[in-house]
Amino acid sequence: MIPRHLILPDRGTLLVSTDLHGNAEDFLRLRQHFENLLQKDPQSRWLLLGDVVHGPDERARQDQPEFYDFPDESYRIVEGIMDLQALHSRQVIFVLGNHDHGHVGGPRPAKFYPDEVQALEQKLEPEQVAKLRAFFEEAVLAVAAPCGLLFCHGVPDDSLRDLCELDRIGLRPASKDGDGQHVLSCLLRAYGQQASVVERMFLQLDQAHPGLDLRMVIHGHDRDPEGFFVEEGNQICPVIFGALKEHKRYLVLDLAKRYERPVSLREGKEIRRLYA
Ligand SMILES: [Mn+2]
Repeated sequence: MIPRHLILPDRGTLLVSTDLHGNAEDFLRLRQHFENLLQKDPQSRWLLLGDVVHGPDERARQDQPEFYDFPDESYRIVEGIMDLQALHSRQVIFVLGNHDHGHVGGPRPAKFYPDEVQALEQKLEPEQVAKLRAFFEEAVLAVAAPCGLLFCHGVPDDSLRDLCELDRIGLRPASKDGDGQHVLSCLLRAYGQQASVVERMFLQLDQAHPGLDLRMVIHGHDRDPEGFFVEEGNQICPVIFGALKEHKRYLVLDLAKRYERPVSLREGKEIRRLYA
């Protein structure tokens, strides 16, 4: 059984980044910020919230250069994360996104290409495809921290009762795991939930994991030109892919603190610009 969830400790620095969709310039910039954090605290962690693969096609690059004019370097990013994990094993954590899931049994997303999985895999050598799939097979689905935050690619609903249930979910739809596939679908594909649904889910998780006391979901999956948005008072999306370059945001959190409300995350402190 591959562990699909992780509970972080109540100390240390955590960098959180969202969708990259093949943008190696953004990845390398984040890596630079992570390396700077490591200089100050060698135990710093970097949490990537999925959708690292599937970059723009030529048409998107031409039509909307302000968002999409970059080469698709999906495989280079996956390799870069694997290299970092080899160096800092448990400190670099990858959470699966729906685009990544397409390579390991999930529904194949259409975005720039009608079948993004096929479009990427046909550009790779067989050994690269095998490495890419092996990397995604090992991914976690959700991460929680006693600082009050739950981290996922999408936003789960109240069918999620216990993070340990995630360890029993198969990545392939044929798996017989009750409402596991519904939980998985929300985790990877839901853009948001009603505030009360998230509150109910948090109450359930607090019962299953005493001491977590969750207050907000930090997620990716969505885009926003301004690089950041809050929904329903308890769901927050810092945006890299799909934000204007000067507005691309990521988070730097202190796991010893408590983040109870959106205002707990301050611009320039916890919320940082990728290209400041
Ligand atoms: Mn997504």
